[in-house]
Amino acid sequence: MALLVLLTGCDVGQTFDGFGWPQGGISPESKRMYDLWIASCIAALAVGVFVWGLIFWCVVRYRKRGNALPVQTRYNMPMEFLYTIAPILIVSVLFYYTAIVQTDVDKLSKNPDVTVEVVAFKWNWQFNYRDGQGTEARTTASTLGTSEVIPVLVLPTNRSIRFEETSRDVIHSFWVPELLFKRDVMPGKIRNVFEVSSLDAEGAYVGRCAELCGSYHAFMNFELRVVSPEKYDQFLAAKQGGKSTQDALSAIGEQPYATTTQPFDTRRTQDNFNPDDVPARTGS
Ligand SMILES: [Cu+2]
Repeated sequence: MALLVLLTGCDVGQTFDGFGWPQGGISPESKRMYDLWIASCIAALAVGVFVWGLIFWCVVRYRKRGNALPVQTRYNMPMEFLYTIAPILIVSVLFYYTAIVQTDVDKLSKNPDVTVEVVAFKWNWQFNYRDGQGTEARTTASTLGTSEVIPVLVLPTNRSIRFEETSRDVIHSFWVPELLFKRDVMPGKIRNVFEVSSLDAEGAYVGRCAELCGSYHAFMNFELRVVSPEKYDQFLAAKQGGKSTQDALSAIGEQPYATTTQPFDTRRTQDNFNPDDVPARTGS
C-alpha cells in the first residue's frame, strides 16, 4: 500500500487518462475520490498482471509432453489457504480505503463558511443563500432560474460550503461534474446535505439534474460560478441590496448570464399542446 500511495503521488492517473475517471475536480473531496479510483485501478492491474503471468507460465511450463498423468495437486493446503486469504485481504484493503474516503466526502462541519439551499422543481432550480444551517435559517438572497435565464449559483473559493437540498415536487439530483459528485434532491421532509471543504479553481462550471424527473429533465441546467471570496461578498451584498443576479454579477465584473450552457427551447406549445387547428382526440 505504501507503494500505491507513492505511485498515486506522482501522476500515474494522468498518463492513463484517469483510467476512465473524469479529471479536473475542483474540490479537495473530488481529488480524494480520484486518488482512490487511481489507487484501486493500480491495485487491480497489479493483481491482473500477477494472475496473467501465472496463467501464461502454467501454459508454457505444464504443456502436454506425453501421455503420463501430471502430478495432481488437489487439496494442497497452502495453495487453498492462499487463494482464500488473498482475495479477502484485497477486498479488505479496498474496503478500508473506500470507507475512509466516503466518510471524508460525507463529513459535515459545525460551522461551514457558506450555506446555500438548493431548491429543485420541475424543471429548474432556485438557489437560496442562507444565514445559517437547517430549516430554521433565513434566506438572505435568492436566485431563481426561468425558462429564459439559466440560474447562476455564485460561490467563493477558499471557503467551506454546505449544500442543503430540497425539492418541490419529485426527486431531482444536483450534479456539477467538476465536483465529481452528485446527490439526490428529495421532496418532503428529507433534506439532503453535503459539504465541500473548498472550491479551488475560479471559473464557470455547468450543472445538471442527474435524476430523470420528467419531460424537461434534460433542460434542467444551471451554472456554478466560482469567484474570489471578495467578489462573492460584493455579489451577496448587491443581491441583498435588491439587485438581480444578472446586475449583481455585472457589478463584480462577471459575465451576467451563464456561459457554459443556455436555455433550451421547450417548444411547449408545439409539442405538448394541440394547436388550435387540430382538435384534440380526433381520429381512430
Ligand atoms: Cu430534475
